[in-house]
Formats: sequence, C-alpha cells, structure tokens
Amino acid sequence: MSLIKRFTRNTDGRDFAVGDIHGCFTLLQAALDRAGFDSAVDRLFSVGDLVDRGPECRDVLEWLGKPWFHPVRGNHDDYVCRFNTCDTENWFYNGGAWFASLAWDEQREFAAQFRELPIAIEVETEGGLVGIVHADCPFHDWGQLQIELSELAEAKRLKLVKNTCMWSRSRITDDDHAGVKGVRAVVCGHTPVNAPVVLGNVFHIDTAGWLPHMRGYFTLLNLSTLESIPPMPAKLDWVAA
Ligand SMILES: [Mn+2]
Repeated sequence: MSLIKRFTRNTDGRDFAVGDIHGCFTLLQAALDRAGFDSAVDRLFSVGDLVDRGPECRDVLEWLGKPWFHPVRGNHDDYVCRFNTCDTENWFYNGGAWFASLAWDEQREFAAQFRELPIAIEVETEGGLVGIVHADCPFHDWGQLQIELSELAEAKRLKLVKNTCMWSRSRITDDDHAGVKGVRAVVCGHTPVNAPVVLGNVFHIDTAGWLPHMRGYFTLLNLSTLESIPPMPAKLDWVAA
C-alpha cells in the first residue's frame, strides 16, 4: 500500500474535505445533506480520526465502502492499525473502549481495513494541488513529504514523519503562518477550533462536529474554491489576490 495517495481532478462534481469525525456519521450525513452533497459526482475527503469518542464507530466500515469517501489516517485510526501492539490503556481511556467490545475477528477486520488508509492525500483541483494530512505537514515543502513518505525511506525516519503527520500541533500552537510550499493548500484537523483557522495556506478545519453539545459542527471545505460550508468568519489573511 502507498502512504500517499493522489486523486485526479473531479470534473463532474465538487470535492470537499471534512474535519475529524469520531464516530458521528449521522451528524456528518446531515451536514452533507445540508450542503446538497451529491454522491453520484461529489467526493468527500476526510482528515481522519474516523473513530473513538462518538457513538457510531462500528459504522466506519460501511463508510469506508463508499466509493466517494476518501480518508487519511488519523492518530486514533492508527490505534486501530496497531491494536495488537499499542498501549490500549491510553487508547481506551481516550475514547477507544468501543474497540474492546468487538470480537477478535472483527478487530482484525477493522485493523486490516484501517491499515489501507494513507498518511497523506493529494487532490488535483482547478487551482492546483491540495494536500490533506490529519495533523500537519512536517515540512516547509510538500515535495519533501512526498519523498519522505516513499517506501524507500529508512524505517525510523519514516515513523517520525508519519507520527508528525498524525499527531503534531506545533503549527497551530506556535501560530506559524509560514505555510507549505509546493502545494496550493494543506488541509488538516486534529486540533479542535471554534471556526476554521488558516495559517498561511494551511487550513485547520476540525470544528468539532463530533461535539455537538459543545456547539461543535462539521465544516465542509470546498477544495476547488477553498470556501467552506458553513462560511468562515470574514477577515482572514489567506484571502489573497
Ligand atoms: Mn487526532
């Protein structure tokens, strides 16, 4: 399997990215319905964290079977991949208890499917290439990530790069506006925000749709226009020439 997956331009419909889902597929579907999402032509890219915390984690396999649904791997998804070797105490404490209730063969089936999830996705759009990772792009240049995610990378280095893609919060906590070169935009989730945060060309879109009782909602970012549903608050520095 490849750790970085490329999609050619969608000339028939729209492409959206959505933030962390965490087992809230009914709420996600409602957001898609509100946006008039047409599964015949539109595509939905996910920044990952498909499971844990929410009520419908088991439904993820059904969603992974949808031909228009394309997620990258989040840190919670990676727990599923590593279910037989990871620190399950920490995982189950952080919303992973649902997995413990699965039968052994079910656990293996979930892991097999989650191990197919790429670490990064690239989508060709009218305005250029858009990159998607769960937490952050570890480099100032997207081309560097393409190289480092190649199967030829040395194992220890590759692990570090993958983990940074899935776990890092440094760009948003440092308020780093430097952005990522070599790509039109990078879309990520992982760090919940009240409204999308755009740092340089890096879009943080986890508006916590999985926390509806905390006024969270799903943001759908149109990858072609880089506009979102619902719209972002005005006065953002990425609105360039
Ligand atoms: Mn996460």
